[in-house]
This record gives sequence, structure tokens and C-alpha cells, in this order.
Amino acid sequence: MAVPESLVLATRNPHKLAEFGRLLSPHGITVQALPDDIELPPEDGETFAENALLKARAAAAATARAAIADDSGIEALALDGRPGVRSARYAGPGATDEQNLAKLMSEAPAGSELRYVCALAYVDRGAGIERIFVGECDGRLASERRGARGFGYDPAFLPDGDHGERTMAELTEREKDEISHRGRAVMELLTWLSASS
Ligand code: ITT
Repeated sequence: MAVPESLVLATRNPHKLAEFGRLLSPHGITVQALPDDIELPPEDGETFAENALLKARAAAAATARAAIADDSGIEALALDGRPGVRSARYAGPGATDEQNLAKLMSEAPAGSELRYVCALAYVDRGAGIERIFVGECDGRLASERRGARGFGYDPAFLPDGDHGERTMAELTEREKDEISHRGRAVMELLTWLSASS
């Protein structure tokens, strides 16, 4: 199987589109946005992997192209892993990033352990292939929001490692990509693609 020149990304989140573009274009893979008229299915799976597969299958079927999708979120140890797969709707259906983050900061103590998880689905119907790649990124909850980069829960996520007390939203794009759950899942995808070509 040849490494694809382009992949359709099944998302309506422009931040994910930008991150996947940054992560894949240096490897010769163009990321194509999902056409507006294609509807993504409801994310009613119980796991990140199930939801990612639902999205990637829908995009692959509708476009007749190889597609990827990520279902991602944040798990708080102090909340027994919540919000997890419900991260996008933690503060209710249609909640904004700001509302979801405010709820997390009101329920989990500052300094408590967090984990970002990304399940990345790859679906190529022509080749009969469906694969899931998982990336994780550990950190802690900041006591206050800082930074303007990234999205979602990034302003209050202090990644483990040598980043001082900077939140994910204060890291450069390159720094985030190197350690993020999404960056790690993409590395797994790239390793598999090159091993199977
Ligand atoms: P699509 O389903 O259209 O891809 P979405 O934003 O709804 O877009 P998810 O269902 O995967 O995506 O929900 C992901 C949730 O986790 C959402 O609340 C994000 O803000 C948050 N999240 C995921 N990755 C993140 C990251 O890198 N930084 C901050 N928050 C992130």
C-alpha cells in the first residue's frame, strides 16, 4: 500500500484541521477539509475509538476517498476520568469551549492530574482497511487560564515535562505538536503507513 498523497479529515473543528495540516504536510500528505454538504453522524459511541471510526467511515463513504477522524478529549483523575468522551458537551449540548473549561475548573482541583486522549481513525474502503491509533498527553490543571494559542481546554492544561509553568495555550505550535495527544497519534499513523508501504 502506498502512502496516500491526501486524506480527507472528518471534522467540523477548524483547530483540528490546522493541527492535522501542520502534522501531516511535512510528510507529504495533504489534509483535505470535509466538504460542507457531508453530514457527520452523531457521536454516540462509548469510546473515543468508536466515535472516531463513526466519523472516518462517514467521510470515507461520502467522498469515496481515504479518510481520517479524531475523537479526543480530556480525562480528569479527580473526576474518575470525566469528561472523557463527553468533553465537547461537558457543560451541555452545544456548550462553548469556554463553558466546558469553566465547568472543569469548578469541579477538579487546581494541580490535579489530567490526561488528553486522541483516538485517530484511518479508513480506506478501497483497500478494506480500518485502523485506530491512540495518543495521550499527561498534565495537571492550572489554577487560572493562560495563553491564547491552541483551543478547548488548552488554557488550563499544564503539560508534564520541561515547559516551566506554561499552559498548552502558551506553547508554540511546534511545542504543542511535539507532545500533544494528536501529535502522538499522528506519529503512530505515520509509522504504520511507512511500515505498510
Ligand atoms: P469534531 O467532532 O467535528 O472533530 P469536536 O471539537 O466536536 O470536533 P470532539 O468530539 O473530538 O471534537 O471533542 C473534543 C473535545 O475535546 C472538545 O471539547 C475539544 O475542545 C477538546 N479537545 C480535543 N483536543 C484538544 C486539544 O488539543 N486541546 C484542547 N482541547 C481539546
